[in-house]
Amino acid sequence: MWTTRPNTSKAAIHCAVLLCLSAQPCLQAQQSGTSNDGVTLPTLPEVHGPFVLYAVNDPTSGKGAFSFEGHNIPPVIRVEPGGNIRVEYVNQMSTKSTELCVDGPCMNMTNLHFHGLHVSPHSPQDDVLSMMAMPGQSLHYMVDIPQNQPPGLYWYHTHPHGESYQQDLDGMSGAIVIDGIDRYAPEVRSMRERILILRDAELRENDATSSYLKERVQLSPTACGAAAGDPQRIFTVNGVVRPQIGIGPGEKQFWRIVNASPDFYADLEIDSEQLTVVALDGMPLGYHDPNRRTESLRHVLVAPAGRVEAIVTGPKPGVHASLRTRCVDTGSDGDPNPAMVVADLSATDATTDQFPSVTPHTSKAVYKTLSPTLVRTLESSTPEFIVTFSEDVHGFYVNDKRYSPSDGPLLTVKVGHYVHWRVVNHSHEIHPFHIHQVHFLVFQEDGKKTAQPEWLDTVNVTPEGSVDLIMDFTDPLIRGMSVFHCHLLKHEDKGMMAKILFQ
Ligand SMILES: [Cu+2]
Repeated sequence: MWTTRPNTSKAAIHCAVLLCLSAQPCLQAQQSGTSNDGVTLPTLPEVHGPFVLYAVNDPTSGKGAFSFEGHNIPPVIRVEPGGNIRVEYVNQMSTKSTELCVDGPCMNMTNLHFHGLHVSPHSPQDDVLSMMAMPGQSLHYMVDIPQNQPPGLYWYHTHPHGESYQQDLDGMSGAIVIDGIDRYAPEVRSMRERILILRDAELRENDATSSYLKERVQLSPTACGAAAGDPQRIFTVNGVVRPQIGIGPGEKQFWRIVNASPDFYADLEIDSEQLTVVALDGMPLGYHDPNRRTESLRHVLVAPAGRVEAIVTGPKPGVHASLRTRCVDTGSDGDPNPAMVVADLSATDATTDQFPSVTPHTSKAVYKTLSPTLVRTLESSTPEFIVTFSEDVHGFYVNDKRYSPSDGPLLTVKVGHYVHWRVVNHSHEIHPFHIHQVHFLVFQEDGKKTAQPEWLDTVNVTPEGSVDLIMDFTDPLIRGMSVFHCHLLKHEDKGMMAKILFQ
C-alpha cells in the first residue's frame, strides 16, 4: 500500500468528496443509510424534448457546471433517428473566472458540440466555430438527427477553443442516446440498460482526501510505460467514486459507457468476464456488417471522448467482480494513466434499484455496407491527406501549424466520397484523433493491418505511430466549415486543431 490512511474520518471525507462531485449521490447515501463504501450508481435525469441548459459556476468551488431543472446534473438526451435536439443554452457563468485556461484566466465563453452525430456543422446545429456565448448570452440549438444516424451512445460537451479542457474537466458534458440500437442487436431488447459517464476527480499532493480516493479506487502504485510524475486523476462514474452497480448473478445488462474525461484513457475490463461489445463510438458493429452483431472482448481501450456499449453478465453467486481500467502507456511525454477500480458489480441491490430496460423498436435496420473491392482499393491507395500531430514547449500543432480561430481551412474536401487518410504522431505521447460529424474505418495501426477494422469517431494514435483511416465523406448533409483535432483537450486548446471545409 503506498498511501497512508488519513486521520480524518473516512465517512466525512467521502461525503465531502461526493458533495464536491455531485450533490445528489451523497444525499442518496445518507438517506439510504448505506455505508460510504458502496454508493449505488446514480441514475441520470433524461430529456426527450426541448429543454433549457444553463452554464453556471459552482458557488463554492467556482468550477463550471451544467444546470438542468435546478440541479447541477446534466441530463441524458434521448432522441429517435429522424428526431431533433432543441436546446436553449444559457451562459450564466461569471464574467470573472477563478479558473485558469491556457491563455490566463478563463473568459467563461461557451458553446455545445454534439460529438459523433452526423449533423450539419452550420448554425444552429453542430457549429463550434461561429456559435459562442459569452457570460449573459444564450444560444439556441436546433439539431436535426438524420433518419440513418447510427443508433447508439453519443455525447455533448462544450467546445470553446482555449477553454474546452477546463470546462470538460469541470464536468460540462452529458450523454446522448440515439434510440433503436436493438434493431442491430436484438439481444439487448430485454435487458436493463445502464448509462455510465466517466469523468475525473482531481488528486492533490499531501492531501487527505486525495489519499483516501487513491486508496478507495486501489490506484495502482505500479506505473506502466515511461510517463513521469504522480497520477493527477481518478475516474468517477455518474459523479460518484467507485459506485456499486446492481446486477444479479448471470443477469445480462446493457452498459453504455462514455469516457467524458478531457485527457484520461479508460482501458476497461470486468474481472473474470468478457465484454460483449455491441457498438463503439455510437456505431453498432452491425451497421456496416449485418453478420457481425457483437464481438466478445476481454478489454476495450476507450480514448477520451470514446464510447463502448456492451452486454455485461453478472458474476456467479459469491464471486466479486469490478469494472476496472488497465494501466495505459501514454508515452514518455504523456501523463500517468494507472490501473484502478472504476466500479463494483453488486448482486445485493440488483433487484431493488429501478432503471429502465431498452425500449424495443420495430422499424427495420438500415445498413451501410461497403464493397470489399472499394475497401481494398482505398486501403492500397496512397493517402489522399496526411495529418501530422507534433508538439514542442510552445504548443501543439497539426501539420506544423498551431490553430488560430482566424485560420482558413487547412483543406477542402468534396462531399460524396470515401477517402484514405493517415494520421501520423510525431511526438512522444499518445493523441486521440477526432473529426466532427464523421466516422472513419480504422484499418491500419503503426503501418500494420488491424486484426479487426473498426468504425470510430475518435482513435488513439501511439507515440511516433500512425493510423490509416477510410474517411466517410459521403454524407450530403455535412457541408460547410468544421474541425478535426486531438481530443486531449489541453492539446486542442493549445493548438492541435485544424479546420476542414466540406464542399
Ligand atoms: Cu493530443
